[in-house]
Amino acid sequence: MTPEENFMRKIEAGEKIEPKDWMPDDYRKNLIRQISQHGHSEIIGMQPEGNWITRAPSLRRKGILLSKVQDEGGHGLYLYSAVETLGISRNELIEALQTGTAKYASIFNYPAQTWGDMGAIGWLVDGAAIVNQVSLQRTSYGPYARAMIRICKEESFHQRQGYEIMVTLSRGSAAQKAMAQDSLNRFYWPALMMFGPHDSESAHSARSMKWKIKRETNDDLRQKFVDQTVKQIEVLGLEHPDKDLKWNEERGHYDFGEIDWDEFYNVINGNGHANRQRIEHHVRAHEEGEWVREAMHAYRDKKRSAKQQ
Ligand code: FAQ
Repeated sequence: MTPEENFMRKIEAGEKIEPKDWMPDDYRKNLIRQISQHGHSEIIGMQPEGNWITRAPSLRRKGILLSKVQDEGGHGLYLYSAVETLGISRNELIEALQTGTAKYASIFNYPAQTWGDMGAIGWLVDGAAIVNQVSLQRTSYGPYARAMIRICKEESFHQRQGYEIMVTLSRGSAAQKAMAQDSLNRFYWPALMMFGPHDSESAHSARSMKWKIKRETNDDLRQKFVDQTVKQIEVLGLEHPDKDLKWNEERGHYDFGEIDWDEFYNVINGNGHANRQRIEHHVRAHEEGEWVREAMHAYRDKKRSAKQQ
C-alpha cells in the first residue's frame, strides 16, 4: 500500500491523522490555512468584547466578560499549538495575519456599539461558532479535533452568558428591549455569514469534505443555525430580522432570505467597518509585548546554559 493509499484508508475508516503520519502536501496546506484562520478569529475576536470590559454595567457582568474574553485568547493558543504541529512557526502565523495573507472570521470586523452587542455576540456569534465547531470535533486531524472538544465546552458557556444578557435586556425597560432588538438586527445576518459562501461558491469545501477536514458543508451548518435560532428569538419576544423566514414542511427546515454576499466579500477582502482598526490594534499589542517574549527567551537561554554546565 502506498503512503497515499494508507492515508485515504485511514480517512475512510475514520481514524485520526497525527502530526508524524504521512499526509499529502495539500492536506497539510489546507489544514494550516483553516486552523490558523480559526486561531486568528479567536484572537481578533477578543477585540469587540474586550472593548466593553471597562464599561460592563456591574461587577458581576465585568467578571463574566473578562473571563469569556480570556477564554477566547486560550482558544487561539490551543489552535496555534495545533497548527504548529504541521510545521509552521508562530512567527509565520502572526506575520500572515498582520500582512493580510491569512483571513479571520468576517464577523469581527463589525463594531460592538452597545452593551446589547455583548449579548448578541455571545448568543449569536458563539452560537454560530459552536454549530461549526461541534461538527469539527470529528475532523480528521487529531490535534484539531481534540482542541475542538475543549473549545466547545467553553463556547457553550459563552453562548449561554450572551443569551442571558439578551433575556435580561428583553425583559427590562422599553429602552433595554429596543437595545436588544437593535443588536439582534445588526448581528443576525453577519452571524449567518460566518458559515462561509454557499456550497456552490465554496472553493475549499469539496476537498475538505473528501479529506474529512470539514464534516458538514457551509450551507448545512448555516441551516442548523437558522433553525435553532427561531425559537430562541421567540422566547426573547423579539422580532425576527428575516422577513422571508418561513417553515418548509417538506424540507423540515426554515427557508430563509438571501444573505448580502456583496457585503460578505467586501468585509473578507478587507473593507469592512473595522478591518484596519483590528489589525492595527493587533500589531500594536504585539509590539508592546516584545519585552515579554525577550524575557522568556532570556530565561530559556539561561536555563539551557545552566543545564550544560
Ligand atoms: N470570514 O472555500 P470556503 C469564533 C473565506 S470562531 C472570513 O468556504 P472554507 C469564536 C475562506 O477562508 C469563528 N473569511 O472556505 C469566537 C476562504 O478564503 P481563503 C471562526 C471567510 O475554509 C466567538 C474563502 O472565504 N471559526 O467566532 C469566511 O472551506 C466570539 C472561501 O471559503 C472557524 O474558523 C468568513 N466567515 O470554509 C471568538 C471555524 N467564510 O482561505 C471570539 C473553522 C469563508 O481561501 C468571540 N473554519 N471565508 O483565503 C471553517 O469551518 C471554515 O474555514 C469556514 C470556511 C466554514 C469558515
